[in-house]
Amino acid sequence: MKLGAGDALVVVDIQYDFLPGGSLAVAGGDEIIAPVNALARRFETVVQTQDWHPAGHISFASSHPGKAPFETIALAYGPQVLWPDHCVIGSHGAAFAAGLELPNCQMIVRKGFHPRVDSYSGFREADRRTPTGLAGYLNERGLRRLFVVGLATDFCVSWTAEDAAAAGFEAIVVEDLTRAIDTAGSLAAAWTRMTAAGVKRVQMADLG
Ligand code: VGL
Ligand code: ZN
Repeated sequence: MKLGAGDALVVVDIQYDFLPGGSLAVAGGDEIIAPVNALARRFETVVQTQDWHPAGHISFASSHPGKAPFETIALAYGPQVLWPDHCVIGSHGAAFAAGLELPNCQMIVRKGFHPRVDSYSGFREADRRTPTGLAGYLNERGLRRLFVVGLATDFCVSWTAEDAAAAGFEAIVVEDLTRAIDTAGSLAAAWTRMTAAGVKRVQMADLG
């Protein structure tokens, strides 16, 4: 695959809380930082997403008495997996990993800041209606093909890639530059959904 104008790299949620030692640690999350840095230097346009929740966010198990992390509850907008408190606005856990070097990053989309709505996707919140503005930004910039990397494969990466495809972008997940949470079969389910949505699955080596 040859990279060129019209391509953007979307780097999803490489934040301390998703790295080993973080409150919602993704196994091997730190392993992707160096190769993401290397890949990002090949893109003129890099966009980052940042999970960014107020304290007491609805996605936190601690906000639901009697509930534990990784249980699923029904909310008005659909099923919601409950998580340990993570990526609280302004906290160290919400910060990008210091080792992340993305000099070409031009845009950072924060998501999940509405207290009562989660947002895995960089494009729209979990109500599936509230847009973040990212599609408008990318369209206005003439970016058509999006390579998606980061954390976690089965939540924020997959939801971002699926929404990218739904918004008319060519969406490509670089699988070995992602790592998964994989709770209750979520990783296999995510790949099934991504494939159905027309998201392409490639490896770093496919990019030459
Ligand atoms: C994520 C669960 C909760 C992610 C964010 O970045 O994949 N997962 N919030
Ligand atoms: Zn979150």
